[in-house]
Amino acid sequence: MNPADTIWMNGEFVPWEDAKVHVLTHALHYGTGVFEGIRAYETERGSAIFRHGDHLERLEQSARLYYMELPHPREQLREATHELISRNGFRSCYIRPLVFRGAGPMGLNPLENEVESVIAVWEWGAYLGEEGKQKGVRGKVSSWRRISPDSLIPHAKASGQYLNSVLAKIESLKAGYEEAILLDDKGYVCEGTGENVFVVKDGVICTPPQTAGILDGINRKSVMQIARDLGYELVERNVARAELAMADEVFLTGTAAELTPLCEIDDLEIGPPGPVTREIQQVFDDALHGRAPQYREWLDVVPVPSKA
Ligand code: PPE
Repeated sequence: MNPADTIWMNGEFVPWEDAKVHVLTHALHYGTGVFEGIRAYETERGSAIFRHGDHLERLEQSARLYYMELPHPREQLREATHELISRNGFRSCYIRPLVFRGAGPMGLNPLENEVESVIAVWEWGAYLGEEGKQKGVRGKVSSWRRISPDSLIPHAKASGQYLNSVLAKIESLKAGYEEAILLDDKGYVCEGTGENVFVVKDGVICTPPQTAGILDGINRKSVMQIARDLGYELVERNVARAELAMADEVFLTGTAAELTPLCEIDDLEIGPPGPVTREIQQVFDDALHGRAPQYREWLDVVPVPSKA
């Protein structure tokens, strides 16, 4: 991770080292924040943010589900992100907007605590390693189940909810694996700690539906569309645990992880990335980098600042 010079905080650009909060920040104690993970890529037309509008829409929804309003309209967050990328001189970077309950009264009622917002950017390479993206990563089904809709809101990308992913991630790393796959509360395959899952069998691609308690990933949606455009049959349905090991191919999608194949699950070989994974990965990579004209509308090009 390569830090930036400048962070956007509550409407202002501040130096990285000055972007600070009080120790009684509500979100620090109770997890009352929502965030996004977005990426910008270098393209022919300049630096471009992948599905920026969709990410900001999900941010607003996540906030709403936790009774927060965005302190700044989406369009202002969008423009602030453009300027932040330009000010930091990045061509490609990871973008992390965070909206959270700030310092104020303690206790579980957050409604009197001001809603604050920050946007940070940094240079972030392949999340599960460049080799992982090429050759696949080793996964383990976690003993932790994905948070259920009975207790929390799988659809929201909320800070406190990530304790679930943190436990699963630590468990898998300590056991010598690179990623954990969480089952949902009913025992069906749900997702990785920060990625959605796709299973390929006999040319058909399956992915768990929204009702399986997934975070409805923006890369998931993009890959679903790409797969269908390539002529594959794509089915959203419950996936049993054993289907991971019996699959011809398994891959994960997410902003940080992009498209990363799974080569092993629970010490059973799935194999090196197969032809379906490879084909989709290539088109997806072209879409991210502005090389696929049919997916151009997914890119929000960062305007070059005028030299006034
Ligand atoms: N599920 C979870 C739980 C999740 O966190 C992510 C994104 C996804 C699915 C895929 O969503 P999308 O990025 O919209 O396709 N995880 C973000 C956070 C990762 C992190 O380490 O922080 C991300 O990839 O940015």
